[in-house]
Amino acid sequence: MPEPLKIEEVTERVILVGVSLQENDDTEDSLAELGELAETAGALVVGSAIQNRESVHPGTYVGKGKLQELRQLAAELDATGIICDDELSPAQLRNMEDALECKVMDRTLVILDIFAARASTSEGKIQVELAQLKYRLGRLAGLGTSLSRLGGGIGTRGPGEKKLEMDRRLIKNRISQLNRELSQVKMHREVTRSQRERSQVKVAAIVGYTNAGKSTLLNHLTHASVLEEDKLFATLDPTTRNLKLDSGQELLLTDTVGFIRKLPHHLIEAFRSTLEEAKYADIIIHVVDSSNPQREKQMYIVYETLRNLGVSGKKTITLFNKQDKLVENEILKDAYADKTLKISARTGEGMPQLLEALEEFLREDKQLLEGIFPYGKGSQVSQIRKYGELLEEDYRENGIYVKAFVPTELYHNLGKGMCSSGS
Ligand SMILES: Nc1nc2c(ncn2[C@@H]2O[C@H](COP(=O)(O)OP(=O)(O)OP(=O)(O)O)[C@@H](O)[C@H]2O)c(=O)[nH]1
Ligand SMILES: [Mg+2]
Repeated sequence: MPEPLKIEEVTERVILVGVSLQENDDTEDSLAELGELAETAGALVVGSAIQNRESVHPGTYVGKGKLQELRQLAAELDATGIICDDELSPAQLRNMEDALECKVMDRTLVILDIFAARASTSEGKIQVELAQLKYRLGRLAGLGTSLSRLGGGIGTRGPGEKKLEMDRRLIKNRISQLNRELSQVKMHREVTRSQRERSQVKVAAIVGYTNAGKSTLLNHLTHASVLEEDKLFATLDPTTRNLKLDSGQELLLTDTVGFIRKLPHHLIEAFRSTLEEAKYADIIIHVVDSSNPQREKQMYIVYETLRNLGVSGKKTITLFNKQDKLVENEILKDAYADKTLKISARTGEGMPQLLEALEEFLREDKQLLEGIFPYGKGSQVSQIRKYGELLEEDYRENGIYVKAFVPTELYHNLGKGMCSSGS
């Protein structure tokens, strides 16, 4: 009997290529991160090259000489493709493919690939497909035979190769269809959001660089069982969980997609509604991987991305996570934050302090209410219990005496229902 035919998945062997515009810039670190991205996407990194240039070559990304070198290197290392650390223009892509005769990819494509593999909700899937199609649409122009080689990035996930055979018109139709679907989902999200606003429960968005430990933190605090992994972009879809603090105050915590340097603009566009979770939050919880030598740069990128999304002026608490991994007692600062804490989402270090800080944040927006509610207004007392922090409660002759911190809006509404100011 002949051996059954084995279908092996071919592992892409890639060379990473970056251009350094200045001495001491972060090209090397960025390239190391690109390596992690490539590996997350399933490729094997076999080599890397950095070219020092005053500016990126408009036609071929790197200069002519470097292109020759790359061609040789690819042959020596038996590479199947190269990945450039910046988003390539359609012309750069085409010219490089012609010169190198191997698959040419860029950072954006790899990130899109990872997102495509990771998206799990229908919203996430629509958003990724939209970003992928827009990226490809921009690259269809003028691409003749090399079009087929452009396909699918690493592996063939998401819309993949098949969709590349579609012409522009079909892609455009698909884009408008996806946009329509997305606006439906968005509407739903807005309804949820306004319900939340009406319910007066405060929302905290957990933000941070990818792999900082955002999901681990959410899981630790709320037993949310969100996927946490030592991989870039482990979680894309926002998860919201209720956190009940010791005082009885409640807070909604939302874990969302991580940030990274050079986050593709198509992704930001497509994921805007997901990313905007932070915009509608009352508190920003910024998780930093303190064990990462790049943490300063990562923090900077997080704030820059938030600013681009129009998120500013929020109460911010920065958590220097992964303390258990630090060998030395390092100086950790964040001038931007209202408060900083050292924590470990893994061991639980710093959690009591975090919970206390959140209690304080919530209390700041509240007013002290003291008075007696007639017995017929028991529902108002339960509202206090739900949205406020009940300090004292006493069943008296003329009604229920209550002393509590309550949200300002509730304070004004409830004030009308009281029959006396108590005490
Ligand atoms: N040693 C240590 N590891 C941690 C800690 N917090 C998180 N990790 C690990 O760091 C990795 C990333 O954690 P995640 O919670 O998935 O990170 P994330 O910020 O949600 O990442 P993305 O969803 O990819 O953006 C996982 O392997 C975690 O187990 C910590 O306090 N100490
Ligand atoms: Mg996560």
